[in-house]
Amino acid sequence: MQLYVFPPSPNSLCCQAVANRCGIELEVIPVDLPGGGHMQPEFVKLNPNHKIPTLVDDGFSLWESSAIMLYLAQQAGDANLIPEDAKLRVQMAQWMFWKTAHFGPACGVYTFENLVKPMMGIGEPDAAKIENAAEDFHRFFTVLNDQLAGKQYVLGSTESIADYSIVTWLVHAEAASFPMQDYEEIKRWAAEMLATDHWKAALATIPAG
Ligand SMILES: N[C@@H](CCC(=O)N[C@@H](CS)C(=O)NCC(=O)O)C(=O)O
Repeated sequence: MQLYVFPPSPNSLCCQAVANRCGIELEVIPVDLPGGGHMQPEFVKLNPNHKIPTLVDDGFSLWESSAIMLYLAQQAGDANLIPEDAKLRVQMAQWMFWKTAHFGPACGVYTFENLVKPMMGIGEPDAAKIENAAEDFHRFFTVLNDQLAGKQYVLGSTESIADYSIVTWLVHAEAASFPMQDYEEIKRWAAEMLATDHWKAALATIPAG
């Protein structure tokens, strides 16, 4: 299986970490987003949205990181990250949809303004955009922090792809100046998740600098 990625991208890293956790070996192919690699016709054939991550398994191409994580976990058979219990399984989906609709976009504003812009030399962080995003940021961080109180994982004692899907946005929390001071439960959970070998191996694929 080939996974097309932009190495520092949270949406790529969660797929790589899930593959590592499930014991699936991926051929990781970096796409040069700043250089327009994602706009090349061969890539657009795989993903008409021209976005990474994109997975290809023997001619079958799949996009959207949540769908890719689901596919990888399904391939892993019993050693997967999908709860058997039907209610837990839909709660896993609930948190992944919530991540895509709410949590990820709130984190994305801070990541783009405070990290991507200076890194790529494309202007100063826009204070007004960050101020606008702050209300959503704190609203959704409070939801997650409350959910994690006294729990090892988002679903309690059951690790699932929901953890990978959400925690990936915290990889750059410090570099992107996330206002995290009030979210102790999130910090504890993220520190534990990101210290696992599955995450360390995914993070090691980010080139220095
Ligand atoms: N909802 C998508 C988001 C994917 C996404 O936004 N990828 C960005 C990089 S993190 C991208 O490829 N941007 C290039 C573009 O939009 O043209 C997912 O979860 O996979």
